[in-house]
Amino acid sequence: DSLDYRESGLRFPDSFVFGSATAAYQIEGAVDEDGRGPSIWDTFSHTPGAVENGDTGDTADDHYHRLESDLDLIAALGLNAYRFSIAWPRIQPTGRGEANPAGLAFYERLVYGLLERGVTPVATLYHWDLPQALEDQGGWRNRETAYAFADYARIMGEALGDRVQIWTTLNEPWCSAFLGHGSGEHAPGRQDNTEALTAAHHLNLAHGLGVSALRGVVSATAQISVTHNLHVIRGDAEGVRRIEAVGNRIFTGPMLHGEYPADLLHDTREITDWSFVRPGDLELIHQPIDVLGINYYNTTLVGPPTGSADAADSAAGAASRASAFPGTDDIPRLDQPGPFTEMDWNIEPSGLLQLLTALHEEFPGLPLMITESGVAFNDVVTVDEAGTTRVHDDNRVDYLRRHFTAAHRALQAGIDLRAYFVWSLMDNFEWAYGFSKRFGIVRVDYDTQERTLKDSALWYRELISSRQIP
Ligand code: GBH
Repeated sequence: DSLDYRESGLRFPDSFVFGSATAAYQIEGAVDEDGRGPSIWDTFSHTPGAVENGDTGDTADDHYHRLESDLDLIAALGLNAYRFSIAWPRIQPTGRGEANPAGLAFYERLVYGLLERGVTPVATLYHWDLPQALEDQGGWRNRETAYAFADYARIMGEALGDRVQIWTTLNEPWCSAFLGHGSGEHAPGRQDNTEALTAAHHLNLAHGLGVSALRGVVSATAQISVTHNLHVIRGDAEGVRRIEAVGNRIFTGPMLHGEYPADLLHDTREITDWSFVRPGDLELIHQPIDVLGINYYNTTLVGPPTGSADAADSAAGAASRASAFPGTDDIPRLDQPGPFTEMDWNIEPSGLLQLLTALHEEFPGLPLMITESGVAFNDVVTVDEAGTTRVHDDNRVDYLRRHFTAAHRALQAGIDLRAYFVWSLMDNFEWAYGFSKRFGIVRVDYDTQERTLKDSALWYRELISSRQIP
């Protein structure tokens, strides 16, 4: 159980990379500046009812204006690497055409600032902020978006390919496809299972074309990756198989094996005939990558499929009800033992080890990185007589200790795990939850934009400098 994962004193090898991560729309703000075009998240967050409390990323952490001091913060923590994302609409305001010099300049300053401080930059090209102009032409439902992405990837590779040694094409395409087009809880907020599967294929295509575009322009030693939120599903074997098909293998199949799983095609036959997969697409998607990124938060428990939709859904048919896991309405999700986070996600470090072990077995020889792991909790802020603010987040320290223990066990088991990026460097715009959920190891006061290292940040700084779990 989860308590078994609370060990101190475990030592990580010198080559292990301790990092932290953010994403552009969640921290930057400055959405109208220096030629940035609107993205689907600007549109979505300004849609009444879409985001909790009506929050938007208009200002967020104001990182765009606080780049230098945030770089100093990164250096003060001693991070070996920093994973950030590039806002496509800063580079190509309409998603096509010439690069916007002011947009490029911002990420050049970021990358040079990291390198000057001895921190390795890890760049993600797409963390969900699609240029709105491309959405207006069909977004990820339109295969042209994949070609536009490849052009953008080439622009970024040409601009930063000599400085950035680790590239990620997409962050969590599952979220873009299925939260964006299935459940509708993310931008662009659509709810249609057929569209969601179409989007998934075009995201796969974008990844493959993006890898090829980068290969042509970045330095020969650069590593190219993709990041997935692979679901760790437990319980009934048939339920697990079906959820893994539409949750995980729909991406890892084409990207890493060069084919869509036969069971997925069969399971979804009432939703789509998959005619959007054109001859040659699988070769384009199946590009060698150098390292695989995974984001890990929690596990899911399922029961045996009932084989039929709820009575309430039968008029529409099980297959047609839009969902984040299209066509799986008849698979019951079961309650899991706690503890739970502020997101109501269960805390289960063994799931991380299970996932790393399974990937090591399925893709031998493919290095792995944990590109996100972290937790939302309500932190306790105290101010002492001297006026010093402290943020006590023992529960986050405990969460991190358990998950770093799981990562260490993966290393002990001979798994080629290269890095661990804590989500997140600082509190930020948590998508549909707005600012109501805080994932940072650094607290952000949204009135003053003041940053305060939480106890977890102090703990992490000690882990990084000693390479031993405190
Ligand atoms: C990541 O996505 C994002 O990359 C990042 O931007 C975000 O801020 C961070 O995580 C925190 O949310 O079915 O209730 O068990 C997370 C993707 C998908 C992870 C849904 C948890 C299961 C929730 N999430 N998933 S549940």
